[in-house]
Amino acid sequence: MFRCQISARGISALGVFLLGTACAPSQSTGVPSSGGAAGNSAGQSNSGGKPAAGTGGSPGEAGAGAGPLAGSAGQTAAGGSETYLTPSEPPQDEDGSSLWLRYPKVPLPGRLAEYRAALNHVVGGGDSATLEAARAELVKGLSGLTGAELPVADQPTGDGAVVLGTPKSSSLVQGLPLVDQLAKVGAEGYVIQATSVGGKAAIVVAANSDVGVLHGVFGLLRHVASHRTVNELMLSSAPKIQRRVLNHWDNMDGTVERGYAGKSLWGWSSLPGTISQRYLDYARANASIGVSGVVLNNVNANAQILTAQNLDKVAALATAFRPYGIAVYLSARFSAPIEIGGLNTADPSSSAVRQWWAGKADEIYGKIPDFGGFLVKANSEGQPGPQDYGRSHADGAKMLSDALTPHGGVVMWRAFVYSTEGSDRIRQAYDEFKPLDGSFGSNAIVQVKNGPLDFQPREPFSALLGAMPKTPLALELQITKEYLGADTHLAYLGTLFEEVLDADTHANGPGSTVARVVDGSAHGHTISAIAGVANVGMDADWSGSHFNQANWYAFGRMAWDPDLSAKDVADEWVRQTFSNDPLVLAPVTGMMMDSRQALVNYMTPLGLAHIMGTGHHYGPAPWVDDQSRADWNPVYYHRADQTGIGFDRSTSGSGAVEQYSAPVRDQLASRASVPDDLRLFFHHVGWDEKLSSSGRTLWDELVHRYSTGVDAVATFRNQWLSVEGRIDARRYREVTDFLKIQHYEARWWRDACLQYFASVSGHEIPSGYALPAHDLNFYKDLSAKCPSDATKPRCNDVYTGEPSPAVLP
Ligand code: GCV
Repeated sequence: MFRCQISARGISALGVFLLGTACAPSQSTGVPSSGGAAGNSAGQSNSGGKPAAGTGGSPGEAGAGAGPLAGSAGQTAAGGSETYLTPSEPPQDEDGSSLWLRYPKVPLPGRLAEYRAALNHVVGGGDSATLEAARAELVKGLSGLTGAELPVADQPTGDGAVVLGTPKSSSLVQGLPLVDQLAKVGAEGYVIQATSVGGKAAIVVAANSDVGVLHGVFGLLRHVASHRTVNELMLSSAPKIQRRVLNHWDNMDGTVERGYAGKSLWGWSSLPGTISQRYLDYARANASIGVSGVVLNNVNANAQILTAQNLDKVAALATAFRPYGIAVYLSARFSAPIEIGGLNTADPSSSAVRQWWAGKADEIYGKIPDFGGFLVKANSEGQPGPQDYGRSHADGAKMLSDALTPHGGVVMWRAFVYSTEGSDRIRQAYDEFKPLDGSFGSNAIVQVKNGPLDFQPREPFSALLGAMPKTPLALELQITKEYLGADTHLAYLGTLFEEVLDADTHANGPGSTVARVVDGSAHGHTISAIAGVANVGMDADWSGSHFNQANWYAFGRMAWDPDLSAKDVADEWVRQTFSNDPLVLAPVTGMMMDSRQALVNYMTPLGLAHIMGTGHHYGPAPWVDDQSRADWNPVYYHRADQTGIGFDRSTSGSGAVEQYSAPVRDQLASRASVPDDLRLFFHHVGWDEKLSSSGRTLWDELVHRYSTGVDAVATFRNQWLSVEGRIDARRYREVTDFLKIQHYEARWWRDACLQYFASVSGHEIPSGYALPAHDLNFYKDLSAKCPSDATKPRCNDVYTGEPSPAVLP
């Protein structure tokens, strides 16, 4: 069961729903208290469930020091009696390029003294490239945090050593009684423990592999950067999903499909000769959050990536990433045997084609022994695929699986397919893939987008998740915000990720959450994967905005542990990226936690979807009805007419609800039980029908939600004002500017959509709500002008005056 909260401007409506949609798990409430600083970093305990920040701390410290102090003198420090003082002048400007790996000196004298006593030199670990990277990161991180350069030694030279290693690489680690703990953390996990080494107080970071040690180093740095105590420290963690993969939609010409953060990171023309620091920083960032693989190129793939010359470039990147535990994968174009192989077919039943792929796999593994595998978009949006030859998706995947299996690679075959036939686009992936369950090949994973449509601000979980018990399924999330305001809008996706991971598919009885389907445990699979469409590029801040970094961070952390709560992840990101000061932490995590629901409200409330402008996917255009395919038109999705609005997918409509397991199906199929957040996704509802949740008519509720969404952005702007002077001026100003743009554009979305729906329904804006600023034609005319640049979308015509409240005071 989930407790669902929809709140804006202090108004909240509580309801209890069966599904995870729009719902945070009930144990996760409120803004994290700084008192949790005594405890473990989020998710490190492996205790299952969602450990809240602030629990599980060392004796006598848990919860201490959480309360705010009056006045501007600052607030109590993490777990102690110390206060964060108001800086006399703002900290030095930052451009965001250090991400969450900033390591500023701890400003609390007591905590600093504790760290200097407990963490003052680094001991050994071994000499692999990975252990060297681990040591370098630890020295950099702890030197920054303690303000004193840490020496590296072979043996503890006194109290305060940080001892690194595996039982194999370090005799010191081998000599410690860690066998039981290490047995629980697998190949990539780690154990961090305050202990005694040779009679001297030390903190050991131990693992079964060098990469595990590196993950442990980042776990320790996260802990210290969050100003948590290291007294009696005991942390352990292991990933629950094996392949945690970023999908880059990067083209070989340096552009990035749906990229809003500048050009591609990959300098194809300067590779393999030049390995820039940027590549290494990218690898460090990924290792710090547990990402273990990277698909370098767009799923709308160019076969040229598979030529010998380009594979040498790919190999150079693989070599750079390898020490950080990151494997490279490639998107494979299905027709590559024709385009670069000289064959006249790509038919998977042709022995020549099968041999070509087997030979290509041999060639790749000759250059990149730990190559991860292929990602394939086939027979989708114009891409070639096995259906071009009358074969199935499974036939195509099996051919590639056969080529990769001898080398241990996997094929990740995407289920994002839809055709012009069929009455309801969202049914199609299920109808196509479910009958093929179990026939994709031994090393094949079917990769399914989180929702059945296409990364909308809110969708139900895809019915395919859980519906293919004989096939490992990967969850595909989109980190880049194609439909959620691109670079500018603050929309923290941790809550979206949590919503889908927690959704109970009931596929194998209650508790078959999407997380359990994806980690393989629901159906006993031994391979598992999760993918996130990357949001990074050459912009100084990597992600197009400071807050977009949080979505990269959240993907990695929740891919490592899908049971982490979005709130705890936001908490740890803010601590590392902006400040541990509770006067920063509370408002900023609060903004983040409310941000996605606010965006849903001002873009697509009540289950609306796909009503954005064609092509750029940025601004509103619910009126569009002239696209060549019916299912490219917003009118196809909202189905507004004089009687009502929404897509009837109940049993009397398209029947899409029948693709879900019985309890989910029944809940969604009934107008009485469908969550309001998905109401119009599954039902056509009369404009004047009353919603039992609010007592408002549907039309009034629509106006209300659009309006509270806009006003929530005004609230974010006010909350942000409160951190001025507590973080550096540059990032403060850049976020301020983007929040202002977001506010204008939220108003644009609201006014345009309400004008259009009013014109269809014949209803007027009820009293108590602001009238739209312009007539409908004004908004329709903007379609030709906005955004002026699809990679940095802006709509200058709506930036006039200050947006006034949408809910009238
Ligand atoms: C890579 C949506 C996006 C496309 C993307 C596609 C996909 O349609 O708009 O840019 O193509 O999804 O996921 O394949």
